[in-house]
Amino acid sequence: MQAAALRSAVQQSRRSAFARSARFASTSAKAPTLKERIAELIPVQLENVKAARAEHGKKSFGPVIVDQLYGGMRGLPALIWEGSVLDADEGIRFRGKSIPECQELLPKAPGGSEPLPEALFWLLLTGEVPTQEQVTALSKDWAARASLPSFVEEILDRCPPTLHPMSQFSLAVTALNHDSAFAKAYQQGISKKEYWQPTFEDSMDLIAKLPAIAGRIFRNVYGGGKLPAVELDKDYSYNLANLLGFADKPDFVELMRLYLTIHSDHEGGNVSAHTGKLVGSALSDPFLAFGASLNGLAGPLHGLANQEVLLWLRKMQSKIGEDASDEAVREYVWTTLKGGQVVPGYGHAVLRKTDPRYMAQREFALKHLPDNKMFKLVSQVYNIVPGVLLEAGKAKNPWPNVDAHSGVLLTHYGLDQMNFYTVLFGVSRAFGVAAQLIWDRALGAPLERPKSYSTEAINKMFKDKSA
Ligand code: CMX
Repeated sequence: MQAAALRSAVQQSRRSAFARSARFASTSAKAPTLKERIAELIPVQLENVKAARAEHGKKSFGPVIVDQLYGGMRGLPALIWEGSVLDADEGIRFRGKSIPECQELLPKAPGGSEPLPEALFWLLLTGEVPTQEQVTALSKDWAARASLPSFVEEILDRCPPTLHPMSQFSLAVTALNHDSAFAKAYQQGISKKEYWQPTFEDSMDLIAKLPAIAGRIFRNVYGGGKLPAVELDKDYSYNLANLLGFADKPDFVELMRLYLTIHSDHEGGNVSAHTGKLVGSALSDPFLAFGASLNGLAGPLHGLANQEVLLWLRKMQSKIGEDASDEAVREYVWTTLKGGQVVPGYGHAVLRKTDPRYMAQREFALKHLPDNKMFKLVSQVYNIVPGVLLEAGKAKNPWPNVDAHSGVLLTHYGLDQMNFYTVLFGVSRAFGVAAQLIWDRALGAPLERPKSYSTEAINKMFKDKSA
């Protein structure tokens, strides 16, 4: 498309977006709600995508080599993911904003200093920093949607406490599909153009209900008494902390705000994000899609690593004692590697430097728990593991990832039930997956269906070519 024609198309679509949003907002001159703002942005983004495809659609990213098919598709450009982009050296940017920038720019709770995850969700969806008023409205909306259908509560209450919290989490999220607005609308023959609206409603319900699911699992498995009610005028992280039984510790609530913000999204190729997008591409509703994400997050090479890190640190302490020397720690790391195991919390499929999500948590620890013994061990490990991994010569990235630090922070406030840690990661990851599902429905993303090959087919293909 010619530049002038493109500009005029974008202006036209902005005008119609405005007209459409005016219908939603006609009752007041207030700032738009999240749904109103998305409705305004959809026609603009449709034009952006159209223009990008017209200009770049036939351009190549370079060759695909056979090793990428066998090697977990590392570096294979294959997905569109709007909310965030991961740079190997710099780490994640949410809609172009680094973690420190988000910490500075996003609205905070009164008296708080960490960003509100509500604001991050708004940013992921719209690319814009919301006002305090918009964030407060979102907190209220989520609190109002938080209650669980009683049959989901019963499913959770019937789970044996020995069933891993992530399996319980996935069961409950999948069961929420019972009330899916998208599934219902689809059965009633909704037009493609409107898919995004029930997807948005389901996504809001999904995110809103996760603290109640997490709180119920936590109390069923570890005790802690009756679940309190969700407080309608409190923010999401406060309510999550309260349901877990930790809201009397303001620093823990702040930790939840930071934790939920930084774990939310890590571009689209990681297992949980990609699984959600893949399953959503079959027009499975957000509950089914995110239930699948959680099953991927529950793997030890992905989100379960936060549980594994603390287990590993505890085992190390029991073997070499607290306040162990650097030499003893180094020896222990080597024993792990020689036993054919990975050092949990270290390495990454994309990152090649220390994960800024690790650094954000380290800053939090330096501010709130500088003398904590386990934090000192985590710091000592940070000084030793990269050297050992480099010497061992296999890992492409010897530096710590997000999971190397979260356990020590949670333990400091008394949340030392390690098997539960990945559930918190899951609550946060819903933000990124849901944001992309909404955009996928708005932009009419197709069913995912890449091509696979057998080894025989590859051998034959290249034999034929060299003949
Ligand atoms: N400890 C020991 N060996 C490691 C390692 C680690 N922390 N990280 C990588 N390696 C090994 C790999 O197992 C692989 O060995 P083989 O050739 O024998 O298979 C080799 O180094 C090359 O791997 P890589 O290309 O550097 O890493 P991958 O992209 O294949 O895997 C990851 C990335 C995260 C799975 C890997 O670094 C790992 O297992 N780390 C520990 C688990 C972990 O912390 N996972 C959480 C990641 C963040 C998240 O998703 O939550």
